[in-house]
Amino acid sequence: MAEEKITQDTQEEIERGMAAQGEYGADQIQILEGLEAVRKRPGMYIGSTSLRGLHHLVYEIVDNSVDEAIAGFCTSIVVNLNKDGSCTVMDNGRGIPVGINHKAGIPAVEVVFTILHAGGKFGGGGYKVSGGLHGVGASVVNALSDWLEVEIRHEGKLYEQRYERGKTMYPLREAGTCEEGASGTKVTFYPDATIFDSIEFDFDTLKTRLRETAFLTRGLKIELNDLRGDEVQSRTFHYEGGIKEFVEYLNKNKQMLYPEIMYFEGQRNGVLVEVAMQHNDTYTENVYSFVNNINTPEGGTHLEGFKNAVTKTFNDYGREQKLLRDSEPNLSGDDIREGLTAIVSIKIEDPQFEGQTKQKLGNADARGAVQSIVNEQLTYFLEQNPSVGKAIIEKSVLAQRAREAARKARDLTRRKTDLENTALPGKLADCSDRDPKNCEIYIVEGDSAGGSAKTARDRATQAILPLRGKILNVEKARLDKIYGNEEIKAMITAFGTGIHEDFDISKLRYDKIIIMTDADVDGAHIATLMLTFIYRFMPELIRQGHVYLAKPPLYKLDKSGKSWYAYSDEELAGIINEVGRDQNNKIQRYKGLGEMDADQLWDTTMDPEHRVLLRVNINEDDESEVDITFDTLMGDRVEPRRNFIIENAKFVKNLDV
Ligand code: TSJ
Repeated sequence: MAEEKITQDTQEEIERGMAAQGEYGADQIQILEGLEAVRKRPGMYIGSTSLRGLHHLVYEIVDNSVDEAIAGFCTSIVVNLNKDGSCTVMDNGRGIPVGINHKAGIPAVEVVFTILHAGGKFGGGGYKVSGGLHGVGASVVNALSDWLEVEIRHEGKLYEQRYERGKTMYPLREAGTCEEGASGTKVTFYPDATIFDSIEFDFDTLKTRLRETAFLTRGLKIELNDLRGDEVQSRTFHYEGGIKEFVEYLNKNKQMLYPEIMYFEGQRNGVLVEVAMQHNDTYTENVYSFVNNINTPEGGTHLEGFKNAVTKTFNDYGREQKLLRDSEPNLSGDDIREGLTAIVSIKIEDPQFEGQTKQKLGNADARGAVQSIVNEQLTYFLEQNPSVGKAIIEKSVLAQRAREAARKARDLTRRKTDLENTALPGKLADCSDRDPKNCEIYIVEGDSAGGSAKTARDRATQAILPLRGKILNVEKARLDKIYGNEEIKAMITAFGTGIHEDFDISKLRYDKIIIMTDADVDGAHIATLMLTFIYRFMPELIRQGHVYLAKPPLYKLDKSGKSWYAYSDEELAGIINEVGRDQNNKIQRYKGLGEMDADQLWDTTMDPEHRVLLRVNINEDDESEVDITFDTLMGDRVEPRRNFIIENAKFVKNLDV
């Protein structure tokens, strides 16, 4: 086997060779260790074998083509989801080198696919981006694929090679010719079903990530085609404006504070910096940072540099322009970033990641580079665009005042809860069991449904909190208003945990927080608002799996004294099929919880033995498009064959519906 030829010595020789020669070629490939380990412990290399891990295979391959684009040799990438379940990625780059790598004794392309950690390294100011979860490369994808085929077009020739579960099937061969001047790489792989929980790619997941990749690589065209179904689905992403268009996209349904999108770029100490930013009129901050095209939700030095520069520049500008009075305190970073949408993207040759999950950038150079570039260019921008400067300072001053008012309001509520520990909201019908592990709270839309729920419930373990009408959209209100809102105060005191930095999960008064709304558009909107509140103020409740949606039935079918409930159209069709389509069927469509009496509500929606709950998750795959997904949690259903179709709802993001 190829990997057995590689020893520690040859590895060092290869590395010396790379250092000595400036040029890149088949020999300049770094070689580390064998592939076997990958199949034994896939999680170590791709994070998990869930859907998330499966999609990482695609990103891992695509990121190689993106590297080629960043190096300046590729303008277009196509990703196809094929009918047979495989995935093809192709680009119009130079083609992976096919020459023999002398140390390994096999073609460079074979090294790339069969030896772990093999990868090209660019000299002379290039950036090896190698994305994916751990930047482990194409050999990991090969090891975790049932089969993989590569085709390379280069200097009039077409080369090909096939691997099965990481093993080379035949030596790299010439398989024909290609058009003169054409070049590129095409890789098709079929994930190993014995390794992954599922090998079915999700179009939307790939779509979101590929769109993001296209935004981050200005000018690169990325096309995604789903060829699996009867109808082909296609999306093309191509942004000449790069991250500037990313900010425009993120702000598209919002009211902008000013029309300009600020854009800064530069290079310092080997760090390439790109920043785009614009305020909208909301109160939430949406700053996303990337290192070598990889999202860094935990931030790090690059993000610190950005924040330092923004805080300092606006305070200096405000003082200079007398928009901030001498008697007023400095604006805080939070004040200035209220409503700010920004992308901070850097490219750095040797990123160091720190922290518990090794996701926080640690390079000190990155802090300095971002800070000085943003400082300099933002100062210049504000000199040229005084109206933008004024709008931002004015908004920041309002934010500062609101924050001060909120602090006072919060101090008041804190003192109150300290004094009278049990000041539970008046509308809450609490349960009698004092052990939170046994308890659950139903947050119910509307007083009338709340009334039925109070009658229906198991008083020992189920508490009911009815909320009136639409709750406040916390994305669109300032903190002082939020803290003054009765519905929100009621939820905070009922849950018991406190919020933000005061949050303490050990004080949670119920194991399950169940949101129960009508099964219609309004109900979904109200549930969205409640989830948004929980996500923004106590996200740990969701992360730790305490938040659920109740699922009331849509239909009731009565026939000769018996009743069936259906929770979807499909299920209704199934039931009709079973009982027979005849005139004695009485089908009732429930429009709201209020149409059910207490017994029906208990039977269909609240009885732990029979109800269906959807557990709410945060999709951590993609923090820039935070969505909330559901797991189904069924009680011991009488009819276990019921199928529930659960759509992933983009909850937090699309609030303006
Ligand atoms: F990951 C991968 F290997 F599977 C893969 C690599 C998959 C796909 C779809 C594309 C690629 C890829 C690699 N596209 N373009 C390249 N380019 C090179 O590997 C390359 C070519 C020429 C030179 C040179 O210096 O002449 C250097 C490199 C890194």
